[in-house]
Amino acid sequence: MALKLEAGTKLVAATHNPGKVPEIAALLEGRFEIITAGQLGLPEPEETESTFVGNALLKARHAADLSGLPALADDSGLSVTALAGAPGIFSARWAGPTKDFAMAMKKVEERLEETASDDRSAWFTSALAVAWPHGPAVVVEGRVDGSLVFPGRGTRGFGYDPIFIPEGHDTTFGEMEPTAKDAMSHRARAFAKLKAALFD
Ligand code: ITT
Repeated sequence: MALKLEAGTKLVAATHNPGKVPEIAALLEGRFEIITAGQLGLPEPEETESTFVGNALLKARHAADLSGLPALADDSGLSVTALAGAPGIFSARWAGPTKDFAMAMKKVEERLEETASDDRSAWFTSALAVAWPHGPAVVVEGRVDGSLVFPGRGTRGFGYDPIFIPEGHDTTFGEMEPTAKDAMSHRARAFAKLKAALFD
């Protein structure tokens, strides 16, 4: 039997990042009954894998096994060409325990200055995994390319959005309407693949 997620299914959004929840909800278009890992009081697993795909699977499996419900997890991050792909899977960790993204963006700027490179190209990756309790899992990946701007601009979105301008645009993700970001983001591109694989 092919794996499918039927409309109306109760689905755990296996994230503790409040910035991701509205994006995940918008991309799912009200198709499922979403409960967040936070609402269920699920503990946050340690992200021990070395790839976005590995960590997305780890988070989805952890939430599915503990809740007894299918779970969807996102593992994502910003990769900077001149920094050999950093911060990458360490994007959340660069913000430290207080999740200070002003500091994380400053760190990206300083590291770039240290390289003396004028290459400001970067990309966001999102790996999305759906896992069934003690069962199978599916994982997909989406990417959006762009360039970095300092200082950051805009107060929308979350994380590194103020410093990222997607290719073909003049505004940062932090300045864009949420619907504009959701039409082109790494997360939206991963979602398109997930829909094709799992939705009716
Ligand atoms: P969960 O694991 O609980 O989902 P997290 O914030 O720890 O939350 P990640 O490990 O996937 O999630 O870290 C991804 C980080 O990459 C995230 O904290 C953001 O700083 C950054 N990031 C990912 N997607 C982004 C986006 O669309 N816009 C801006 N920054 C983003």
